[in-house]
Amino acid sequence: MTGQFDLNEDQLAIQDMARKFTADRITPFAAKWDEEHHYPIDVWKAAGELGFGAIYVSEEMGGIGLGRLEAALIMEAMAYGCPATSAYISIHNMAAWMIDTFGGDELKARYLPEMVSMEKIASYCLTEPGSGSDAAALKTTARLDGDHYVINGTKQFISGGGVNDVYVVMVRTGGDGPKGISCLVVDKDTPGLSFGAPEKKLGWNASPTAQVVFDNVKVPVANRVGEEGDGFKFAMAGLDGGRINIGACSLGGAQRCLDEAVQYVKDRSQFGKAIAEFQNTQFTLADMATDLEAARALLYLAATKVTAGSPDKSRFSAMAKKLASDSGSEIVDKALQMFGGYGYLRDYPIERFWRDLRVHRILEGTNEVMRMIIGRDLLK
Ligand code: FAD
Ligand code: 2MC
Repeated sequence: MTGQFDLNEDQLAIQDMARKFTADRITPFAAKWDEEHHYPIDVWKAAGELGFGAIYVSEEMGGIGLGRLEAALIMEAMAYGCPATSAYISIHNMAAWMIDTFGGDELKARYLPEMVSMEKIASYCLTEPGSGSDAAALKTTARLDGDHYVINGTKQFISGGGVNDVYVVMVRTGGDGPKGISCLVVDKDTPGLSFGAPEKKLGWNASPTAQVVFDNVKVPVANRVGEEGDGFKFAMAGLDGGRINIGACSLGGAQRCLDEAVQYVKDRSQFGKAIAEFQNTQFTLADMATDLEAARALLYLAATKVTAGSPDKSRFSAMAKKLASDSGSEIVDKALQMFGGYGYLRDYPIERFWRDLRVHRILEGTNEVMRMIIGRDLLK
């Protein structure tokens, strides 16, 4: 990046810190975490010490108060080692930001100190068995009973479900549609809260996914984030940033596979020469690098728009997530092809990235939903 597109000194410093953290604490262990379905809680805590649990939580509440570009740089750097771990930390950041931005002082004081340090890790619970893309159709109810809500229903595919300490949950307190939705914070040990078995997944094995089941779960009204009926907007605002981060995780994973491929094609010979000498190899690398830089440029722009609160931030966030996750998957797939049969083996990291990046086209809104958001905004 040059001229007006340079990262400033602070941004370069945070990127450098995240890269060092990744090289020391993530990259050497990521294949083992994937293999053993291990959730590296010690690493999350270490990330918390660097402020990575509260990247865009206000400094007043103990966060490091940075913007969304800085968050993207951190997520991209960590995904170079393990996209699943990076994305897990992103989800925690999204939940912490929602409490910080929309919660009252008392709620913030109760939850944020331990979330900032990542002593307590949070999940974001929107999806249900019957409502994925059509998130506003959610059916989990929260009935007001004196100074408590009583929650009943099931959340599906919840990252950190059964492991995390805090659940930021979108529930129905009113009528049908988005305006009947509120946002509640629920502790893991609340009676009536239970979890499904960890889902068996194609990738993201370092990030647990499970159903979260509410059976007459009582939570104080004081655990509501903001006003009744505003929960859907909070959830969507959280995703404006979350989608940038998921895209950044795709960029980091794709960059890693591109770097691995560049090295591999120089080392591997066939027909008496390095496979790097075949024009097909060079053209493919060229396409991978071009697509990666294009996706990165859009993502960094979208991140600055979310920081600035631009009117078109949601559209740009959706465009960036779509492009970065589609391009990321394609780049990793091309890298895998360049590795030939070895790319298919767990001896090399490419197949893990291939599996991990695939889901970025589905979660935090499928790429079809991203196109819906973009198209609607263009036509409004
Ligand atoms: P559906 O909504 O049933 O979609 C099925 C297909 O139909 C998709 O291809 C979709 O794009 C398409 N489709 C649907 N509607 C339209 C339309 N109008 N136009 C065109 N195409 C359409 N959710 C959480 O709340 N919290 C989490 O922490 C979380 N973590 C996850 C972790 C993993 C590993 C996974 C796989 C999912 C996670 N999710 C989480 C859920 C995720 O957000 C949903 O899977 C996603 O939003 C899609 O919902 P669905 O799976 O119900 O698919
Ligand atoms: N910021 C603030 N408010 C927003 C918003 C945003 N980005 N997007 C929508 N809203 C508001 C919107 O303005 C409207 O309020 P009002 O009527 O007062 O203007 C309200 O929310 C309802 O919006 P829509 O009318 O657009 O709602 P609709 O039901 O038509 O669809 C859609 C919204 C499809 C975009 C949404 O349901 C969606 O994003 N679906 C995908 C679900 C998703 O992303 N799930 C991710 C789960 S988390 C995950 O996967 C993890 C891994 C953590």
